[in-house]
Amino acid sequence: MREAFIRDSVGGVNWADGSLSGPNVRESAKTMGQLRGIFRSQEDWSLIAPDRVVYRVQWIPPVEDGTEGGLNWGNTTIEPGMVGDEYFMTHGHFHEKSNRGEFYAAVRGNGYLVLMDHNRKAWAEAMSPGSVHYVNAGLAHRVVNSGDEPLRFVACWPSDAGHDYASITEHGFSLRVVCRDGAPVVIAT
Ligand code: S6P
Ligand code: ZN
Repeated sequence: MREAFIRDSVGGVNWADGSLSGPNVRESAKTMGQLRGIFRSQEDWSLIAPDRVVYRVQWIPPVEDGTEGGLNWGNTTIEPGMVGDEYFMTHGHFHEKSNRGEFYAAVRGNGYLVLMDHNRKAWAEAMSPGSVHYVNAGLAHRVVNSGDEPLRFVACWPSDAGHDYASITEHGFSLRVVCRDGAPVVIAT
């Protein structure tokens, strides 16, 4: 006879706030010091304490990193804040495998998902609670918190996507979200 059994789920999600729980949850934080060279004003960046947390990530990797066909589930919470006239944001990356896409869905807060292709053509999608975003394979992606409360989004991405941060550190995005007269505007850079 075949074996039949019930097993534990990989974890829990609190649908009210997107947070994850359970023994498989991993967590990381990115500080201002780790975001050197990402904001356009080095001078304004240097005025902020390097240990200030800009965003935190929680994720569940059900399979080993790099597993073809696997998926990760996670969330990112970006604190509100400014570096000069530029809002707090994620580092941003291309996936190492250029044929790996990703889903984002906003839970709380307001901001923008900035997308850029390999020809440096860039655009932004407004994020607000409930908005769902598809990051097409091959696009660099970054989230900007243009509101005055934490911005949290959930994400689902392939376990073997990999992260290319270096090209963003080196070349940046060709679009930035900055504050003009108290409101966010996108500018080409
Ligand atoms: C992973 C996914 C997110 C980001 C997170 C932090 O593919 O896009 O989990 O890792 O939002 O951003 P970044 O650019 O520092 O990885
Ligand atoms: Zn990604």
